[in-house]
Amino acid sequence: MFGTPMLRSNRSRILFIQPWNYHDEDVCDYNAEHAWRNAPYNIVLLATICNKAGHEARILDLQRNLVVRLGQVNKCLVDIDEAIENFHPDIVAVSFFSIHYFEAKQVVERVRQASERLRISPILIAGGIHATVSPETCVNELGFDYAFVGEADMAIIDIVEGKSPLTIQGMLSRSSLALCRGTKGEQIRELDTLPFPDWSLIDHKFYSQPSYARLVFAKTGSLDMIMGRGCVYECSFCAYNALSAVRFYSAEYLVDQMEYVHRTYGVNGIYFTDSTVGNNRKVLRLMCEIILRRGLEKKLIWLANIRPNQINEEQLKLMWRAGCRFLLYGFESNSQRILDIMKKKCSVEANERCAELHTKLMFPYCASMLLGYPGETEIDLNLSMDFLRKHKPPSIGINWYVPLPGSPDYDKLRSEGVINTDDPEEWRRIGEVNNARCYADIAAPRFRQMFDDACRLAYSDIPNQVGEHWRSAVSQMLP
Ligand code: B12
Ligand code: SF4
Repeated sequence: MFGTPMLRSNRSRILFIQPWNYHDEDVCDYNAEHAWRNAPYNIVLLATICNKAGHEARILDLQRNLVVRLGQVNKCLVDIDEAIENFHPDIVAVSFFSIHYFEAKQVVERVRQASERLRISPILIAGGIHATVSPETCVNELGFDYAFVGEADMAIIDIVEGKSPLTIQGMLSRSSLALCRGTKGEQIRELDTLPFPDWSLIDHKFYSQPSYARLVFAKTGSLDMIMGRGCVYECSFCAYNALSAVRFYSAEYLVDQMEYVHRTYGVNGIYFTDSTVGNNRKVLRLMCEIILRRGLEKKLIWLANIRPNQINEEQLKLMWRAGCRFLLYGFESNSQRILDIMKKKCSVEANERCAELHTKLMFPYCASMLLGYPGETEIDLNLSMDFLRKHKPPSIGINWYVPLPGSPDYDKLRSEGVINTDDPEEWRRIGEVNNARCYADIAAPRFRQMFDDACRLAYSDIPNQVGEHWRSAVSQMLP
C-alpha cells in the first residue's frame, strides 16, 4: 500500500477534499444566519491554478456538505464514494488543520475503499497546516502516500504534471521523512502572479450568504480574501510562522480582486482572513486610496484582523472612509507580564490607546482575549477583565488557551512532557475551545469559574450596557 505511487499521465484529474468539522456532526438545526464559516480559500486557489494549467481539478467540500446534510457523516462518506466513482481522480489532495486528524483518517480510508472497488489507485496527498507541522502522522498514521510541507502554489503544477513525487521539494513519503526533514515547498515570490480564486469550484453561495455571525455582514453577502502570507511577529502561541515567509500582494491586485469578487459573485462584503492586515501599512494605505479613487467603497464593505500597535487615528479614518466597517484585535491580555511571556511585542499602552481611539471614532471592533496562558495568575486575568469593563468593546471574544501544533509553545510543552505525544486525541483538543486543559498558574476549578465569569461579562453584562449604542452606529454605516 505504501510503495511509491506514480502518476499515469501528464494531464491529470485532481480531487481536492476538505474534511468536515466534527463540531457539525449530528447538528440538525442548520441555521446559516448564525454561523461564521469560511470558504476553503487554499484549495480553491490550488484548484484554480491546476485548471488554468489545463488540468482538471474538482473540490469535494465536506465542511459544507455535512452542514447541508444536517450533521449526517454517513452521507458525507457516500459523497466521497460518488466523487471517486464519477471522477476517477489520479490524485486526491486533502487539506486540513490538526483538529481534523480523525476526519482526515476517515476520508483516506473511504477514498481507498472506493478506489479499490473501481480498481484505480489515486495517489493520496496531505497538505495544509497539519501536514506542515506533522508530516509523519500523515504518512504513518493517517494512511496518506505523501505529506506536503509548506505552500504548494508552485509545487502543485509539478504534482499534477506527473513529476516523480519525491523529486518535488516539500513532498515527503514514509521512506523520505528522515532524509528530508526540514524541507518545505518552494514559496512563490510574487503573489501577484497568482490567479484570483475561482469560487465557482465550490458552493460559494453557502459561504457568502449574509450572516449575523460574520458581524457587519448581517445584511451583505461576503467572501474571503488574503492580503499576504506570513507574519513579521513571532508570538509564542501562534503556529503561523511554521508555514510561510512574509510576502504581500500589491494594493492594485487586492483592489482588482475585490472588484472581481463583487462583480462575479455578487457579494458586497470582503473579510480579510490574514491574522493581521497591519504588517505592511504601505500596502494597506494604498489599497484604501485606490478603493476611494475607484469608488468601490460605495459597493463593498470589508473587515479585517489587525494588531493594537498597528493603528493610528489617521489610518483608522482612512480605512473607515474606504469601507472598512469592523476590525478584530487579538488583545489577548492586558497584563504586560503576560504579553511579554507571549512575545507579543505589544504594550498595554497600545491596547488602551487602540480601544480609546475606536470609541472616540465610533469605529466598531472586537476585543479577542486569550485566557489561561501558561504562567497567567488571577492578578493577570483580572487585569484583562478590567480592560473589558473599562472600554466596553462592542464585540468581545473570550478564548481558552490551547497550545497549537506548529507554535513555539507547543514544542516547549511537548519537550517538557506536558503534552502526551502519543495520544492522537491531542490533535483534537486544539478545537476543544472552552473545554480544554488549564495551563495557567491557577487551579483548574478556579480557572473554570473565572473563565465562566469572563464569558458572562463579555457575552451578557457588557453587551447589555452598550449594545444599542454601537449597533446603531454600525447599521447607519452599511451601504
Ligand atoms: C483563515 C483562518 C481560519 C478560518 C478558516 C480558514 C479555512 N477555511 O481554511 C477560521 C476563522 C474559520 C479558522 C478557524 C480555525 N483555525 Co484558523 N486560521 C486561519 C489563518 C489565519 C489563515 C489560513 C489561510 O487562509 N491561509 C492562506 C492560504 C493560502 O494558505 P494555507 O491555508 O496554508 O494553504 C497553503 C499551504 O498550506 C498548502 N496547502 C493547503 N492545503 C493543501 C493541500 C495539499 C494536498 C497540498 C499539496 C498543499 C496544500 O498550499 C496552500 C497554498 O500555498 C491561519 C493562519 C495563517 N495565516 O495561515 C489560521 C490557522 C490555520 N488556524 C488555526 C486554528 C488552530 C484554527 C481553529 C482550530 C481555532 C479554534 N481553536 O477554533 C479553527 C478551526 C477551523 C475549523 N475548520 O474547524 C491554526 C492551525 C494550527 C494547526 N496546527 O492546526 C492557524 C495556523 C492559526 C494560528 N494562529 O496558529 N481559521
Ligand atoms: S498571533 Fe498574529 S501577530 Fe502574532 S505571530 Fe501569529 S499571526 Fe503574527
